[in-house]
Amino acid sequence: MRIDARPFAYDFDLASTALVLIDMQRDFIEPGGFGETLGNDVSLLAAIVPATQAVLAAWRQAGGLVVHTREAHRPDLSDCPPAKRLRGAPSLRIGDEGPMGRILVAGEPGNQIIDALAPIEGEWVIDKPGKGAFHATGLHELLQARGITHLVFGGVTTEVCVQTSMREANDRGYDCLLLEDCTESYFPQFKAAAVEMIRAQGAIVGWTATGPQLMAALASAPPQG
Ligand code: C5J
Repeated sequence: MRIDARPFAYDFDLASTALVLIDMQRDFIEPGGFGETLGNDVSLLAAIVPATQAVLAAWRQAGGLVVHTREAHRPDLSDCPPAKRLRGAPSLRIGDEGPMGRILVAGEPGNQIIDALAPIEGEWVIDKPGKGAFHATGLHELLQARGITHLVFGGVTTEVCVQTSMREANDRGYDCLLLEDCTESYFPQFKAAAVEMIRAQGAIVGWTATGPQLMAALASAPPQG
């Protein structure tokens, strides 16, 4: 399959490509969660949910592998270095009791993926203690075992966990595509800069395209099997 992506065409094969949705978690996206408590406008992030839902539905229909990530620490915070915890907003740090349970702690209500994009049976859910999806998760080994060479990314936030994960993936040899309408930041200028950085210098980190472009490619593919 081919997408007329930027800066040039992105070729992929469904069997060796995974859709990776980064941290579409209640605490980042829903009103009343961690993100909003820190003063961010979460409606910016919520606005990408319909586009992401459409892509997810099309990807599922096509039979592709779906990987969801969550930024999640163990309840004892043994996987949260002080350098990460202490640099958060002093009023509400990782592990503190927040409006939707303990902040960025696995199992807490706010740590779950939003209902609209909830994982279904057979999809992978990767809890990651870092910003990147590859740090301390074993994701690379799992993808290798499955023969995955290409990754299509969406999720939040563009310049933090999405871009970090794409850079980690790029260094590990994956061809990465970012869906611009399925990713967002609390800071629109940071999203714009991240998207430009990713596709600069001949796709130095990867390619960019839109959800409808991906769905058109899926729709034009011959039936699997
Ligand atoms: C993510 C963050 N998911 N901004 N986390 O980007 O801290």
